[in-house]
Amino acid sequence: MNVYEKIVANIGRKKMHMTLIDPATSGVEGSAKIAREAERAGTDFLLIGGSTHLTISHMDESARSIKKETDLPIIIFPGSSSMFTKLADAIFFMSLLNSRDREFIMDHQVKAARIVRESGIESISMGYIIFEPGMTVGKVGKANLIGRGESELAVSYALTAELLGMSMVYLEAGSGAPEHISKDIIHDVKKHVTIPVIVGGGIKGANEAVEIVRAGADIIVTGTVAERTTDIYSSLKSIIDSIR
Ligand code: 1GP
Repeated sequence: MNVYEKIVANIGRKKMHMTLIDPATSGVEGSAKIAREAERAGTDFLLIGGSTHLTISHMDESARSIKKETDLPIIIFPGSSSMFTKLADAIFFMSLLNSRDREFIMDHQVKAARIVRESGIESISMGYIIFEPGMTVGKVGKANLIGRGESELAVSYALTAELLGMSMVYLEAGSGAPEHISKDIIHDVKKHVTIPVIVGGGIKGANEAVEIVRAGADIIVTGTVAERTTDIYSSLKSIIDSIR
């Protein structure tokens, strides 16, 4: 089973958790430690990437050290065309649909397409949509942020992802956001699309995680929680246990 088939096999049966590891923030050793503790806590997939630029050699080094610690599938979550490593199991080949800058909608993708295909790595197409407050990724990605009350617009973007043939849609509030995306938006998006819905940004604990999966998210992503806690295992375990 490839990574996407594993994700799809769980839809409607089990809510999934992805741990985002940003090697630019956590370093090589720190990334490996988060991976090890996240696996112990029961996370389903590891995402590596973020909005800060990372070279291929940095990505390779981080992926290598993570692979020593865990057998979990690693998915690249790229912030630019150079954020790539052949050591990952898959890449989210994503387009920032509500960017004002075509670089994030299509140009990075055009630059990376041949490399991705020639590497033989699994590519999972994804529509990426950024909501208020957007944080760093909203600024770097020049997003026309969708407001907390703009449910109809959110549904239109998510449907656009599906109708363009994308395999997944990611609703992002931005890493470290004080508040996650509103329940109403998640509920409305889930009602209208058939592709898996990922929600991330600002999920700090079990209560928020439960609220988000009850609203309809198939997968939640957390990143900052593991970077800021002194007990990665317990912090992630309480979130992951709450959504099962
Ligand atoms: C960022 O959605 C992810 O792309 C994770 O956000 O760091 O706030 O958990 P947090």
